[in-house]
Amino acid sequence: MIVLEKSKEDLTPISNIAKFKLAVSDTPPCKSKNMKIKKITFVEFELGTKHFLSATLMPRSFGLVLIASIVKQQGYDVKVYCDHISPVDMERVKESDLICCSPLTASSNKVFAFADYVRNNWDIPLVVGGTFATYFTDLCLEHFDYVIRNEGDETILELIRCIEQGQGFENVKGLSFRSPSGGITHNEKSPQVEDLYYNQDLSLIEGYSRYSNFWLMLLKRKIRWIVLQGSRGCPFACDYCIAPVMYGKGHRSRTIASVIDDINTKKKYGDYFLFMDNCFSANISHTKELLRQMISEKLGGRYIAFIRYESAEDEELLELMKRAGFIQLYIGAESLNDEVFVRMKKHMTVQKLIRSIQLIQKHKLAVTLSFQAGNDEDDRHAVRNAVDFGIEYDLNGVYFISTWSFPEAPKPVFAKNRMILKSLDYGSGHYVTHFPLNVKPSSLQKTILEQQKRFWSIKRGLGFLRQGKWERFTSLLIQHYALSLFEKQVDEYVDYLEEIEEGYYDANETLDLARIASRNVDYKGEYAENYQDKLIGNFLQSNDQLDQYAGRRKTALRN
Ligand code: B12
Ligand code: SF4
Repeated sequence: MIVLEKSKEDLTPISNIAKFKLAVSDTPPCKSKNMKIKKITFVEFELGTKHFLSATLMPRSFGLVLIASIVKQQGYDVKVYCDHISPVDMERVKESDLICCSPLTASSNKVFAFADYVRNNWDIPLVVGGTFATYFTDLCLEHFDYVIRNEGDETILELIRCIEQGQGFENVKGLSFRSPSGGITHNEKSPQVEDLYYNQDLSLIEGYSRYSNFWLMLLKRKIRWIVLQGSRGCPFACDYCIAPVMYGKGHRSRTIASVIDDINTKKKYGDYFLFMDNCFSANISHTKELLRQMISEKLGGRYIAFIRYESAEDEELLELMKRAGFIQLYIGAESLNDEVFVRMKKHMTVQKLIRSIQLIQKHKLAVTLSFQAGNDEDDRHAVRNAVDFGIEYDLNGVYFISTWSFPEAPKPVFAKNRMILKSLDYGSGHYVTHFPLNVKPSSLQKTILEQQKRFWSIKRGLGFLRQGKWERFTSLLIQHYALSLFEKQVDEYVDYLEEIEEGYYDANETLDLARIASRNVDYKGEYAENYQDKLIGNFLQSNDQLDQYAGRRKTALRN
């Protein structure tokens, strides 16, 4: 058994988050149960705050459904609940032998509330995995029995085997758990998964195919995105990126046959596909082979992928993409400032980016850029300039993710006293969660909203309509609608930012670094008031039932 000693640097942030009272304190130690597992239920919750994809029907965690599919292949009775698709059926939860979750930061509060509820009422082992759980392992162990860090494809099966056979967990690589003595054990990291054969089985998701795309749009005002995986990991190592941390060094492609099979299986649900590969064209010759196969098999469908700017220099690749049905490429531009690229080790310049955009558009593919808002090198006009740039270069989309860092990161982008953590609910990237150097947090938040409204304005949409650009018009309408969904929450958040930034900026909105360094990091959590003791799902609908269960909860068995 290897018990990883967390470095002091790591320990401080984790203990600090725990101190934020997000957690219930007296977590029971994890036991080896020696039980036969039959029913496994996977549960996912929508983010605590609205986001750009609130109107999209798509499991929020690709990995959760993938892990469920792997487990299903072993013959277990598996069901997945994504609460934005179908409410969690607590009857099914209650009857389960194992519960698995995969929170994003902004859904973690809800997931914790759910896990607490399960733990306090039923004796069911609880497992959590994914990016958030990998970064916030100790915090997750306050609510869950087991955390599977990094890739979970193989570790989950080992864990299930150990539970079933009543073995100890010391040899399960990638697992963290509470030992019988109450201490936390972090086993050695799991090796990279070599066999990326498994496809996601979307039929496991309760309610997923209830509506055709037409009815989905008409009745629910939602669109369906189907996510595909052609590869995992990335050969680059940009300073800020989570991919090397999560999936290790290098890039692994899936076999072409398995990707084609994945598309063929998912085609029955729709034709709008997103390749979520960190870097779709990292292995260009393999990607070209895949595209040729997609063309020769006449798969049809519309595809989007994330690429790095330099892939666009290979025009044969772009031509094949167009023929295979690709409609749009996403590039993480992050900034329009070469200084930022140097700091991030992006190996890019603005000029090279522009050339890539033009090459992509030459092949009649749309380009969407995402930016980090609030970089220290950026001035207060950076967000507006990015939208100007998007309009000038006729980009299909311009998105902003506010620069942020996990307090747990070994090298956080900002010192903790420059981080803003109102609640983990706001950790989706849409909310300003730091004190930028050259603009007040509230001004940056307002600018992001205003500029996004400008980019996705109906006025621009009508312009596309006049030019007969239907695709552009509809995509703009959808984004305009999505933006309207979280507008109110952003406004409320601005009030909060104005309160906490008081006294830290001069008249030019320059941050007083000396003052901020002495800022007392305080947390006004929302966990208790919003979620604690409140049941999520469709099992209990009325307050009476809630009261009844709250009463039962007090006397519930705890191990
Ligand atoms: C592709 C992607 C998307 C796609 C598709 C996402 C999807 N739903 O499928 C799109 C573009 C739609 C998207 C949107 C958003 N995303 Co995104 N996305 C990614 C990206 C690039 C890859 C994620 C991925 O699928 N990897 C491959 C799969 C196989 O890995 P995985 O999901 O991590 O699963 C593995 C392990 O984690 C583990 N595992 C996962 N779950 C579970 C569960 C159990 C029980 C177990 C045992 C194991 C396990 O095993 C899996 C297999 O090995 C990551 C960055 C990155 N490089 O990881 C960001 C990332 C996940 N996204 C992020 C965010 C914030 C968002 C948005 C909220 C952004 C926004 N403001 O709009 C939105 C909306 C959220 C949503 N997901 O719907 C953050 C999440 C941070 C966090 N902890 O909250 C990330 C990490 C980017 C970042 N650095 O900030 N995203
Ligand atoms: S190229 Fe993209 S996926 Fe790869 S490390 Fe850089 S940011 Fe991450």
